[in-house]
Amino acid sequence: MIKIFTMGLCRYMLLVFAVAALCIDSTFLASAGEVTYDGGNLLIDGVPKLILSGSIHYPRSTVQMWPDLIQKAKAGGLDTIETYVFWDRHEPDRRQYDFSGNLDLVRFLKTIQDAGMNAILRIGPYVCAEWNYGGYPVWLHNLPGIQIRTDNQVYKDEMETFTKLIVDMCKKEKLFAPQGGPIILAQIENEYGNIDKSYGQAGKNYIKWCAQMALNQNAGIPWVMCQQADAPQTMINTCNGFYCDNFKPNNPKSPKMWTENWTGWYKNWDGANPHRTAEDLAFSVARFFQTGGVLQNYYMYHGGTNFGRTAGGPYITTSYDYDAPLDEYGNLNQPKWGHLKKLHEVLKSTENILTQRSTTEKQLGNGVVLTKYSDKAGNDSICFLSNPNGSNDANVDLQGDGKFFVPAWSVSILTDCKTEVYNTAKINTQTSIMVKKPNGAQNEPDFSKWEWKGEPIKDALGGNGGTSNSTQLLEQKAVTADSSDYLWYMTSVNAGANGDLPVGSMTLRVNTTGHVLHAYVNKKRIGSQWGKDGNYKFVFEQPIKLRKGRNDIILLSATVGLPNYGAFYDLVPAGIVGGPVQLLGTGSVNTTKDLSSNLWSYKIGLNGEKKKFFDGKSKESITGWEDEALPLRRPMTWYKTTFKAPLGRDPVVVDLQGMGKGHAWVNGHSLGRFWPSMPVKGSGCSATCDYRGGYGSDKCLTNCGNTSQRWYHVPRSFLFDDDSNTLILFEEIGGNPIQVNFQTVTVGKACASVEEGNTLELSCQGGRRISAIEFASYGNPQGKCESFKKGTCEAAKSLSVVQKACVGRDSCSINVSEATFGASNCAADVTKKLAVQAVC
Ligand SMILES: *[C@@H]1O[C@H](CO)[C@@H](O)[C@H](O)[C@H]1NC(C)=O
Ligand SMILES: *[C@@H]1O[C@H](CO)[C@@H](O)[C@H](O)[C@H]1NC(C)=O
Ligand SMILES: *[C@@H]1O[C@H](CO)[C@@H](O)[C@H](O)[C@H]1NC(C)=O
Ligand SMILES: *[C@@H]1O[C@H](CO)[C@@H](O)[C@H](O)[C@H]1NC(C)=O
Ligand SMILES: *[C@@H]1O[C@H](CO)[C@@H](O)[C@H](O)[C@H]1NC(C)=O
Ligand SMILES: *[C@@H]1O[C@H](CO)[C@@H](O)[C@H](O)[C@H]1NC(C)=O
Ligand SMILES: *[C@@H]1O[C@H](CO)[C@@H](O)[C@H](O)[C@H]1NC(C)=O
Ligand SMILES: CC(=O)N[C@H]1CO[C@H](CO)[C@@H](O)[C@@H]1O
Repeated sequence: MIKIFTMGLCRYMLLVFAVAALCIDSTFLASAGEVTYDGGNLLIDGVPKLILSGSIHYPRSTVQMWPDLIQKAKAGGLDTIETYVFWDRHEPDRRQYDFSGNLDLVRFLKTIQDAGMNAILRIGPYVCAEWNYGGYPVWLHNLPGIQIRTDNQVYKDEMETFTKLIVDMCKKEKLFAPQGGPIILAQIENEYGNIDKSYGQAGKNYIKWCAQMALNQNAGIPWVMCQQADAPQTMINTCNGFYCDNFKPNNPKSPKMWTENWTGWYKNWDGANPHRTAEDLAFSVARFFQTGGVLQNYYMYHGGTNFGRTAGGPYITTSYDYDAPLDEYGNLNQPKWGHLKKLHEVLKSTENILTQRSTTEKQLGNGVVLTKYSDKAGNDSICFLSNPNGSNDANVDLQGDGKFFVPAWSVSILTDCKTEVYNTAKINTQTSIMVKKPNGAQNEPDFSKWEWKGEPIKDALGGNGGTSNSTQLLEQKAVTADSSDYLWYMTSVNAGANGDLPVGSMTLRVNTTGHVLHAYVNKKRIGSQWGKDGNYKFVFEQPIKLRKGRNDIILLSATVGLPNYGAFYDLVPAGIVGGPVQLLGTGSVNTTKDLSSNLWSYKIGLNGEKKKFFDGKSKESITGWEDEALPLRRPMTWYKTTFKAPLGRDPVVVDLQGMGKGHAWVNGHSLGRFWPSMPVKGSGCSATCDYRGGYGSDKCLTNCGNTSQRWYHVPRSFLFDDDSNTLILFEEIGGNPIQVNFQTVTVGKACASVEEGNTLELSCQGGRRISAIEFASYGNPQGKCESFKKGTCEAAKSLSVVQKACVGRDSCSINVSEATFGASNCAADVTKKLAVQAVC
């Protein structure tokens, strides 16, 4: 997969009690008002605003999670939630719409509104977002005469129909800001500027048409186009990226807006865990506002989970954690969440100065820049002092003493250009070490109760059950319309007297565009293969034996998420399209037989999928399971067990270590694809991560050589309180379910290291209490969380003061000062700090 692409965002807020949402007094509703822009400012009801936004995609969590996620975004200092709209989910079949469950876009937007926040609606309808097929329904691809994302009438008609549907739905529900609703901006298309050259003049015509079509919807708010330097006017062009400080919109009136600030990165099935540090993310945001930014959006603020078959690809994992400020399960990702919260507080408190846009800039040497924003009266100011040098700290002459210290790759924010209120490289927020705890007081799943049944493949292995025939090797989604990951390609050859092939050994060679291939000859599985290093095309070769007479050659092709990015990505083929599929002679037999234009019969999907083995309701999902002789490492096998839900309210995951590749369901809800047997590439990781210097998705990787994704989110709302929960696994390549177990994700340890003059705050989050203090030293302690060491000096009362303040409480707050800790044996010139490690 490619390194540059877009993601989507969405936000939604709900009241804690769904009932309350039904009877909201209108006085609680945020009513944003008229949204305009001028002189580089974004104005709401005439008042210039700084917008701090974060992406939360509604289908990547559950309705029950929305209120908490949005509340945590608000508590983290955001005022806006951004989301994409996912066409493929809303219109799975042409003109058959679905806005139920976690596709209830209106409810999501109203939840945002109920939290008093704004919304940005990125309709797209192309979304990228590492989402299956970039959010396009695959039936679109199969419409006669269509060309996607260009000046093509069939496509434009469909795009307009869907855009109008969404805008009209929001209008009817009064969700646009001028109607008193939360939506302040909408987006049409998405990062088309990255690839429009490939579409030539038709692309230029298309983007003009997009702009006009969007305006024709009369939504009453400004529209944006991201990564579109030539966006037609009245469209505001915006920036996506890891940094956007150097970005300038294409019209001086337009506000400088950053629609996607990538908080981390997505993960491939063989990919390491990407991390972007809190320091670097804060640096990018502070620089953006230093250089006149008006709106910035975290992509993602909560990444969440690719449930079902929604992951893009090929080969994108089910987890879409993104190293976002809220983790996949909705926990605070600390210190990122808290470090940004402090930055947001500072930025918001100076909103009315920053939006007056009265600035002076001073170069202080070695790239260090001081930018001063003043209010018109000239008696209040806020200053940004940035040192973008990736390795050298700076001492600058701010107060005539040349001693003001700005660490490398950091921005200090100073009130009146004197007092530092924030530095992006100085983290005063707790670090949380998350742990996965076994299913506590509850019984583990009773593994003696695992049941199983084989996927019924006898028909396909005999070449039967096809629904169409062709003398060509067809493209997979043209046949399946992506109704399943699986497509059987079935043919037969004759060998011996009446055939043109010899009896005995040959080699089967299959040239496929992926993403996974299983081959069977005469009902015997002869091998499986998939792409390496993200390259989905591969050539499969295995020895086979032909017998006299008819030989069945049966190929099962499986997709693992359709591509979502790049020019003409929609045309990237999947499956054994064109092949060739060949039989090659071995040894003295010199024959190559090309089977590509044989008569091929096509069967879409698995029988177990059709019969809904996974839903817990159909007859086939309830009956026919065997409880004897549980097979291990058997491909094409369904497993089932029951379990008690873990107690408490902490998020739940299922540990699928031991399983191969497949799909998991809890109580009929899809958890997504699993593939824990896929190892992460062995190199490129580092134990330490330097936040300094430009970030890229290859920097700061962990988990090399490990299982790529071992844990799978089971949202609490999927579970029953009692012991009647059912886990069903479809195993495609062979696995062992014996180690499968449920765990909860919670804060194990909370650490912080805070300089004198600040306040140290610790919390176990989720209501649990601090049980012990493993380390506390007020002096010059060294190291970081899990490796703190005492320095050369400290206050004798360090530990007892912290124990008294924190143990037995769910959170505590300590002023880091001599007043709190008493005298220490530190020399006068030591800048003291307090380091604490607490157990939750
Ligand atoms: C400037 O500051 C002074 C002193 O704080 C205050 O009295 C005055 O009202 C301020 N002027 C404006 C225009 O805000
Ligand atoms: C960082 O500062 C050092 C020392 O002033 C200088 O040599 C180096 O070129 C700077 N690096 C960058 C990227 O500006
Ligand atoms: C495909 O061809 C086979 C062999 O000629 C035939 O038996 C079968 O009915 C055909 N299936 C379809 C769906 O046309
Ligand atoms: C596989 O097919 C591609 C075209 O799809 C072709 O370029 C390549 O040479 C083929 N490889 C083999 C080994 O047939
Ligand atoms: C196999 O057949 C090909 C083409 O028919 C020929 O070029 C090649 O020399 C033969 N190889 C052997 C080992 O006979
Ligand atoms: C592999 O995963 C285990 C379990 O999460 C973890 O303890 C270990 O540190 C990981 N190894 C690497 C190299 O990241
Ligand atoms: C911490 O210091 C602040 C300001 O000096 C004071 O208001 C607060 O009461 C102190 N808190 C504690 C726990 O001592
Ligand atoms: C628009 C933008 O800033 N894109 C940047 C995104 O991040 C990558 C990696 O740092 C840069 O190469 C892009 O320029």
